[in-house]
Amino acid sequence: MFALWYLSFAIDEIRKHFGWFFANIKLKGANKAIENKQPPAPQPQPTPAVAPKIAETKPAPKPAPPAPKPVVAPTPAPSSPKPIEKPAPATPPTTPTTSPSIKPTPSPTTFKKEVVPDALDKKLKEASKPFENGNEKLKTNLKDATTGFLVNESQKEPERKLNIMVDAAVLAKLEEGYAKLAASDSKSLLKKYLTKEVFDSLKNKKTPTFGSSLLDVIQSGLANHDSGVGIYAPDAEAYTVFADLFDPIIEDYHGGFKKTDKHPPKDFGDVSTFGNLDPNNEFVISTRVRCGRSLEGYPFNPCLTEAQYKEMEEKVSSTLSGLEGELKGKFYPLTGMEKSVQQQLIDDHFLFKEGDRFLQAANACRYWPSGRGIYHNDNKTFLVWCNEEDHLRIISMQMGGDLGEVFRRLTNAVNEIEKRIPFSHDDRLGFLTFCPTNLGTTIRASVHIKLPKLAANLAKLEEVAGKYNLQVRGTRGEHTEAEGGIYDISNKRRMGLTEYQAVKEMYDGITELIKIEKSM
Ligand code: ADP
Ligand code: DAR
Repeated sequence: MFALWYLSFAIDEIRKHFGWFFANIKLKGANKAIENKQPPAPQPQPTPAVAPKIAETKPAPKPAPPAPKPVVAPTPAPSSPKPIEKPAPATPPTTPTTSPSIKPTPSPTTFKKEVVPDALDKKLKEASKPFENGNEKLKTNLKDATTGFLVNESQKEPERKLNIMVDAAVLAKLEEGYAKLAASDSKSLLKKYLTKEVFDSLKNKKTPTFGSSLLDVIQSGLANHDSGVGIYAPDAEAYTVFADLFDPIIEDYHGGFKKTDKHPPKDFGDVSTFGNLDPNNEFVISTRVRCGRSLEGYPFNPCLTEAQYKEMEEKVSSTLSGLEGELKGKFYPLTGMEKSVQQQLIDDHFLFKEGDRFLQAANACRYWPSGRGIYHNDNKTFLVWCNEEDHLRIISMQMGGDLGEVFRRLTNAVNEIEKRIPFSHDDRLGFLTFCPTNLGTTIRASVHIKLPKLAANLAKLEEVAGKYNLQVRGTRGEHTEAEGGIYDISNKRRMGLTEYQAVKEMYDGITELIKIEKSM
């Protein structure tokens, strides 16, 4: 009788004085799992048999006007395994929602309320079982064991801090790369805005879900001083965690989109207002309009696992196979594609080129060509790139200057695909993409055009084009030269204006360039 009384007294005493240790064990256990990059397995969510109708992005809670709303992490797709190289999620979001957000790490108070009484009672009830037969020796063992345990726990450094520190090797690479960039004559926006103050304030940060560091963000620009921009977002949270670098670059590139600005809702406008830029086919070779889309629930290239690449390719291929009419076509994986077929598609400007050193340096080409491919209709006027720079590039293009027809086809395609696949969208930044230059509308409307008089002086052509917010590139896109006098000229701004306005800027600018060419 006395033994039982003593035991219940001991239990009460332990609970009163050391209950929080058991709470910490629970927390520490979770931390340990994270440390070992084996996050607690997310609860498997039933994969919808058919891709759900795109969830309307829930109206975000109204942030205080000056404070931009943080970009939220994509909730990892239910079946997608965690990325291998990156630290496991500190607090893996567990409930895929239409507007995923980072779950706050439960506080010890939370644990105390939910965990201590049950775990403590269970543990001690288990331990007290031998006493039912009144075995005095076991009572002593329990008391010694409990005391020993509690003393031991009190001497451990409670690992309440999750593994959010940037490791020494990354810091060394950052310092070295920063010093070289600072000493270079680079004209990149990275060099312009990564001041020592910004560098020091960001170098120890990591994104909470995928552990992306500043190195993951800037490594392409550190390796390629001839970058125009030099940074990419390894995952959606990078736009928030490293906002002190992204925001000024976004403002500069997109012609004044401030960190307190909010991108307007999607609006393709009245596409019939766009006619043919060059009805007599004197200057325009071909016209193209593309947009980028990121699949909700997946991070960007540097954080994707090979399994995720393959999973996304399967999702995209099966979804697009349901398209009808002018959009009906076939998906062609890059894996197994005849090199001659691939090269012909690239030469005809239908397929993305390989070996882009900027993307390679950004860790965007791992597992190539796994999960990469192209979908197109029979006459290649509607195409979709899968997992090149962005998860998707949705493209409409054709010979000649009929921008109205090209833009109508694109809007039809985007509307059809959005019914089948939910895309990552942020309340402030618009549609999310790997590169900050493509955020917002993600629209690039371009012509392949010959302007022999204007182009006789490339600097002059770029100056005039710049007045209309147009960007001049070579025939095969950025960082390439013109071939046969053919330039790729397109709208530069993609944020702070609607899809219609972005295309209109291109339409009006090209119209002016042709006028000037004719007047020379
Ligand atoms: P980026 O990510 O550089 O913006 P895009 O997704 O716009 O790349 O694709 C660029 C490719 O599209 C280039 O390789 C180029 O060959 C092709 N392209 C761009 N504009 C046109 C056009 N008007 N006609 C034909 N091909 C084009
Ligand atoms: N080549 C990189 C990216 C510039 C924007 N083009 C993209 N995202 N395709 C640079 O910094 O030059």
